[in-house]
Amino acid sequence: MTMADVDLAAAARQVLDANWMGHATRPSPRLYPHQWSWDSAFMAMGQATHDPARAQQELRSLFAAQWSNGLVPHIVFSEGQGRYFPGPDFWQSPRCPYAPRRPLTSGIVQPPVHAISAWRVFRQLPDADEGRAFLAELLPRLAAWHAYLYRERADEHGLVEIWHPWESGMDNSPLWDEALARIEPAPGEVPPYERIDLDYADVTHRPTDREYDRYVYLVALMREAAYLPDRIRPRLPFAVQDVLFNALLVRADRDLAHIAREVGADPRPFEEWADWTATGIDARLWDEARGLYLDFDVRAGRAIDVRSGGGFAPLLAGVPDEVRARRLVETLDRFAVAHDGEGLLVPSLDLDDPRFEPARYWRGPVWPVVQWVVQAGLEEYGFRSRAARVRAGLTGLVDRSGFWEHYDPTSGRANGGEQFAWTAAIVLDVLQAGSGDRPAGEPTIPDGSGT
Ligand code: 2M8
Repeated sequence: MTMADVDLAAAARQVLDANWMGHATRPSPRLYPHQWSWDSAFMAMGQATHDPARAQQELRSLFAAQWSNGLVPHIVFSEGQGRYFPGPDFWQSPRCPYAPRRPLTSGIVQPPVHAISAWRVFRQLPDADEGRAFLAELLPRLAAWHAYLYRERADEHGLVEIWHPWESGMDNSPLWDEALARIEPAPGEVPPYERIDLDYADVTHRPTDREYDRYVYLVALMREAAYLPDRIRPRLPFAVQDVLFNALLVRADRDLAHIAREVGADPRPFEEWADWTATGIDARLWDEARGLYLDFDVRAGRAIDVRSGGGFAPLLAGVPDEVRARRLVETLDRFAVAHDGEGLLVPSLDLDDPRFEPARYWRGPVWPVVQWVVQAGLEEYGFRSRAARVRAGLTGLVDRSGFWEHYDPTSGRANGGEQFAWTAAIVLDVLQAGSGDRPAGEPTIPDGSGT
């Protein structure tokens, strides 16, 4: 690490410390004052670089809120923390017989990055016996989580569906525009609610009220169904097979297999899941004309023709063959934005898309998590110098503007929530990846090195 990297890492640790709630890390003090599922998995990866005990606690506290049907809720509410809408009174998670009485949680999920995180945390633990005990403790919980997704959400191709834009983690992406436009709630079907996010973030950076109405409507439908999957699945108007979600699942299945091997359990069921979903992604979500993977709208029965940063995620899961991987990287070369010399930024939406907005949340800005996914995918295939450029893009933004929620790819300006712990955690992880400490597997395209 250079001196500048050492300073950046120290600043990132301070942000994590400032957001530590005693059992878990909130993403941001005012906008998101509770525990979020996929943020927390990244918090653990970032903490593992310097505080392995806290990293383990982060994942333990999330899985302590797991439902008995395996669902890992997207928010775990922390009593005594700040205001957020929708809060526990709106979700009413105890309506579901599978939900714990305490802590109170939301009733939907987020991308399944937890096995990836647990495996990464393990590899940083100084004491291998302690590490194996940690993995052995988490394995049944992680297995139950993936089993929930395959049991309740998968189709015959092993592709799992999301039931709410919030489940994707990319809330107001244009990916969901068409599916949401088909939802026209009748008067009275959207329960009254008050947005709190606008007290803490610029209205022009957040989703619109029209989008919020539909988010709230979908939650209300699930709540009325007591969050029971067999009641939700046939009747919900929103169901999408998202590339990012499914690709992360494949990678997490593979890491779950590593975890199983490490503790002497049978890895085969997890490898079988991974192969099943990987084949499904490649057969059903690849778009030859676009040179990119596209989401699939299950209710409409067609691909969603939106070029999002998530479309590159199958690289991280080793899904494409060599020909497709090279094609995807060519697409990335057109899609990514050069920044500050060597840096490369991967926007959440193609700049050529007429819906592109540089500062509005998931409709264009650069998100650290997307940078992380893309650099890990490039590493996987041996595109090492591009991977380094994507990491440099992220650290360059943060170095210049600080730890914020998202960044404008056209100006580098920081936007959204302040003192952002998710960003800090990802920066710590990529600094580690860039330092060569990362234990890497064999690249899928060995001669991709240096390209
Ligand atoms: C954002 O989502 C929440 C709802 O879950 C919100 O807008 O209120 C998304 O960026 C999501 O990916 C992230 O996990 C969450 C907390 O950082 O904020």
